[in-house]
Amino acid sequence: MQRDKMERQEETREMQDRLARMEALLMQHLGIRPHVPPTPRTPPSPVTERYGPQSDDHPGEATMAASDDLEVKLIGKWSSPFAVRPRIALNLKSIEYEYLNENYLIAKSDLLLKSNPVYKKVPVLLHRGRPICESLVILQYIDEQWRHGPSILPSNPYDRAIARFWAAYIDDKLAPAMLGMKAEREEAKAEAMEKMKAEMEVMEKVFKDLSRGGGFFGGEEVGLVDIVLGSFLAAVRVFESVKGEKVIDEEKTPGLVGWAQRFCAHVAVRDVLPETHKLLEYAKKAFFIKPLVDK
Ligand SMILES: N[C@@H](CCC(=O)N[C@@H](CS)C(=O)NCC(=O)O)C(=O)O
Repeated sequence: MQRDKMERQEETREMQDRLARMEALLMQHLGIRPHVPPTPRTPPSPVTERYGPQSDDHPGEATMAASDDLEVKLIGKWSSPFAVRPRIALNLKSIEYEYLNENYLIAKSDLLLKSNPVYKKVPVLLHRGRPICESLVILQYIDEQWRHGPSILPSNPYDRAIARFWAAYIDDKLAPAMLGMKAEREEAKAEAMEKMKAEMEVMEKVFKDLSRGGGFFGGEEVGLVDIVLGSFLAAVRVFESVKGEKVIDEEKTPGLVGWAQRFCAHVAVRDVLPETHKLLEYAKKAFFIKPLVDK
């Protein structure tokens, strides 16, 4: 019975491989540059960037990815807070994946436009060639698809609902304040900064409630709210350095100060969160040079 199932799975994968190869040939024929090599089942070649916790940090865990896991690709953009989220989640679960970095200053890739025709945004997770869009949806997919490793969402339905509520709140309130920092007028920038500070004060109270004495919103472990809020920390640091004032500070948000340090130092986070100086350089270009991309 189990054997039949495995054989069927094997056949399905072979068929998916064949389809992927046919699609690649067709794209070649039509002169469309393929973004990825047309062999989804084979591990990425050594020149392809591959991520996952370092074996030094997680002895024995870096090799636990099953063949299924090798069929995971992520279309992202190194500077995007939204794209950092699934990378953290995949690292937490020790899933190996191939990372495909977009460069909007040149053009959006065909693969991105084809995989996310609705929003045309990163991140997009490709699991066995099937796209999943929107970072919050992707995080929940990763948690449900790979049950091993730490849980991203709490096990209790009520706690899960609360975590989802705050994740959505962060994107509703904090993300627009961040975008406000792109404004040209100094007053608009200052307003956005104040808004960000006010939202961090809200999150300070949420941290006290959800962490229940642990170091993270998820308690003892990094969870959904940690990933969603934490993905903005690199941008927050850039704004702090530009404005010369703190968004997260000892006086008003002492809990978040410690949380931010713990989060940024976490093994699943530290290599994927953009470095402040690089993001600052990029922000200068991206905010002040009009991208060539036709959205
Ligand atoms: N709600 C989306 C937001 C994603 C998003 O805004 N991605 C940006 C990069 S930070 C993007 O790809 N923007 C391209 C565009 O706006 O055309 C998510 O959570 O995934």
